[in-house]
Amino acid sequence: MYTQAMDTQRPQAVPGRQPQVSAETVQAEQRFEARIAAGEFIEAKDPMPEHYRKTLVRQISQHAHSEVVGMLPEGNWITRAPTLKRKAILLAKIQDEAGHGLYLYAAAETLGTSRGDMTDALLDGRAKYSSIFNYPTLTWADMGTIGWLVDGAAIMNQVPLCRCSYAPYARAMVRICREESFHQRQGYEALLTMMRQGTEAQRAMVQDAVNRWWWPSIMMFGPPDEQSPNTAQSMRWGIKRISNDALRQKFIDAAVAQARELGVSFPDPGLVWNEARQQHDHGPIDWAEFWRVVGGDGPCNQERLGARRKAWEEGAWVREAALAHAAKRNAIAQAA
Ligand code: BYC
Repeated sequence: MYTQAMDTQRPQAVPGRQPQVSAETVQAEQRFEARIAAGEFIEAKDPMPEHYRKTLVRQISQHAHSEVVGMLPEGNWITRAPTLKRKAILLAKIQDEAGHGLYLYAAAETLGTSRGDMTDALLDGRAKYSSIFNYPTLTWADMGTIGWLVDGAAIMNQVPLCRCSYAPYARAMVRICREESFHQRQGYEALLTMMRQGTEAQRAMVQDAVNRWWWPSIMMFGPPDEQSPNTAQSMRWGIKRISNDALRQKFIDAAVAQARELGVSFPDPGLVWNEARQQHDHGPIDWAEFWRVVGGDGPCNQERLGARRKAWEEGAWVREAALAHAAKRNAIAQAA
């Protein structure tokens, strides 16, 4: 089915009957594939296959929800930041994440899915968000470690998305990546301060945080390529430019050098340089844990969704007031 992206009315499939594919649809599909092969970017109103549109809505909404839920583990530390400077940085970072969520919801809306529908899907547990945000933030060192490893993994994954074939998503990602880069550096700098100027107890706190966040961080890139149902098609369409495993490997190789500089180790005895591959090998990843967390049974899934539901309910009056204000301004503008 070919659509203009904003057209959300689609004919229903008849069970037991093969959908008819018209010659016009086949030609439109060929034109689309040719545009992708030529490296062209697709704009919101361009014709696109229904599956391309759905894949983007799935990925972008998952990404938007991750930004919004991703504010919660760090929000936990705003009132306990050790200095005013660290508090101001943390606040700014969390505000950036709210902004990223907004750009991404707006990008998904260009594909004909309303923010309200996406929010409903998050709050009733149908939509996914990144597994990483279902882990607890136990000490101040977790703030630095999230910046270094979690934002570091996010940048590794998101820089290629700046060249995503869907232009509104790609444009949103350019700005997001600039801000993520600041997030990663502030995290690394916070850890460096603790490691170089801190006490023995603070250094131990950093190592403990790194031990807890390492494996969840490398799981963020998603399942191994051979178990990733979406990667092959998304790469053919230029939505994803680099596969889950290739990004994970790039991240691991970069992180090892940064860890050495910082003076921390990763909790993986299998993490060794492979001279032949010119890359690091790593030990087995616990994919059962990953799927458990993605499936809703991680350490903080209930808490995170509970916090989002509470915020949504308590924010109802703000949404109502904003709508009433907009209606009033509209009425005044029309009367003038
Ligand atoms: N957590 O076929 P696959 C951030 C799901 S950073 C939960 O490989 P795809 C931030 C996947 O959705 C985090 N679910 O999928 C940082 C799929 O399920 P559905 C957000 C995951 O889409 C710091 C199924 O597993 N970043 O926001 O080709 C502070 C099979 O996977 C995860 C993004 O979202 C996971 N880790 O590739 C604050 C980046 N991994 O949808 C905020 C954009 C996989 O079929 N997204 N799944 O039901 C992407 O690049 C891709 O969607 C992924 C997965 C690489 C994540």
